Amino acid sequence: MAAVFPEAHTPLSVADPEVFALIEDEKKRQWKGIELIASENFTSLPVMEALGSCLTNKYSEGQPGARYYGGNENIDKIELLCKRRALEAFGLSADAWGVNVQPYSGSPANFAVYTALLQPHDRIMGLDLPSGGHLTHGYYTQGKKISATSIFFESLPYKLNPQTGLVDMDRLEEKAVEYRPKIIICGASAYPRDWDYKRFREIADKVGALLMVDMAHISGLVAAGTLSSPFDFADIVTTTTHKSLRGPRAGMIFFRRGPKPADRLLKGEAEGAAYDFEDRINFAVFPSLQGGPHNHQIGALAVALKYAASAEFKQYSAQVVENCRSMAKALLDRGYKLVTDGTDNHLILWDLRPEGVTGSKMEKACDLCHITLNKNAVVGDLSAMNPGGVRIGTPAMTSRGLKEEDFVQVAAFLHEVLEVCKEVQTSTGKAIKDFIKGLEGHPKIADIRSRVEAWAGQFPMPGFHVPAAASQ
Ligand code: DSN
Repeated sequence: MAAVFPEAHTPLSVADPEVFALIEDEKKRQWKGIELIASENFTSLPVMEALGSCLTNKYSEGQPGARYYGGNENIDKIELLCKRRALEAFGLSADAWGVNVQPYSGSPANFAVYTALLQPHDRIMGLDLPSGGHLTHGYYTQGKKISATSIFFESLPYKLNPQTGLVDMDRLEEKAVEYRPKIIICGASAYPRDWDYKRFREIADKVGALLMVDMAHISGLVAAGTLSSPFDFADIVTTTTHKSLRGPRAGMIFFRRGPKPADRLLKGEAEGAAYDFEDRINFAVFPSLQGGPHNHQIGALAVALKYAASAEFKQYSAQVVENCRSMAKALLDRGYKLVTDGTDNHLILWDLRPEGVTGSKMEKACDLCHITLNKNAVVGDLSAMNPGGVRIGTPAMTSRGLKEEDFVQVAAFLHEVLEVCKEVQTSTGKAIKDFIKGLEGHPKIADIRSRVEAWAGQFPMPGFHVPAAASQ
């Protein structure tokens, strides 16, 4: 059959060699480097196939069976399958929980929950960003409202205990009693320990708040049962789907449905009263905030959720945590300081202040050595702009098959990079511009980079074939 327009069946390499070459470069960067950004992962070939499929062509505003446009018979089946698999992956009954799989990602999912359940300027409490919380949990600075959550709602953050680096639950309770938030948000982007969901529930009940858990970072570990589940205690659970869950970039909102248990009834509610989250949340996602669902994401998410329910995924998730513990131990054995002295999950926060090197400098030096991680505030940091540590995660490299001993090697590379940082800083002084100049072209950086690339290049790469040109 002839194509109706010239590029209709032309491969990308021919139709747009410029974009093709950049994608090939990115494949090489992912394959040859050590990827330690705690929120990233390498998804699978079938997920990528669904993402790159004809599902991207279809508009389907509304819910399965009640769409605004025709032609959605297949899309309906895909979305229903995705929702069923989402509940199965987290061991939830459709009588007690529902799920919306249309959010484009985690931030829109969170904002949809607030839009659904709050009035403008209602109060919320989430973990402060410098304590490891996420922007969408209400971040603002002294001079500026940063997140839309803090622009449209009033937010009072809770924080870490400066001594332990753990969430200060007693202080959270005190603040909540005074502030009376409508929603308490539990969850973080940079917190190395599991959560006391029961205590969060007790505090929420004490002040009449809803409990929302944003499990974006840890949803894969929750699905696998490697970490405790928020579903026993939360009213609402949100997540992205591309972090430890290893799916496509997307978001989900889980909400309680059906009759409320006796201890969840609000004042004046009769026995048997039902949760009313479902319609409000669905309406907030569409039409309030979003347009047509991204059906290629939903199809790809269905594929990822099937895998997330498997025994193999349980093993993968357990390995993510074992690897993280192994890396933590290797760094502690070298005398380094980690926030909370270790980890329960997929990430560690390395406090570099005792080493006299900032997180930004370590991030830059690692980048030059083809190790990707990010600067991060650590408990007690005075400046969020120039944080004193780095966040290091294991989900992505565990997807490439690394085991505990490999993460001892990762820790050894990190140690080497830090040593170079200290050496360069001694000769250039602390100014970042001079420091970067001193790093670039430094023979030890070039040496570490070539060893990192040779080492990382040995591990298999999920999702795509390594380009022939890149393997040279
Ligand atoms: N950007 C993600 C992270 O790195 O934690 C959160 O959205």
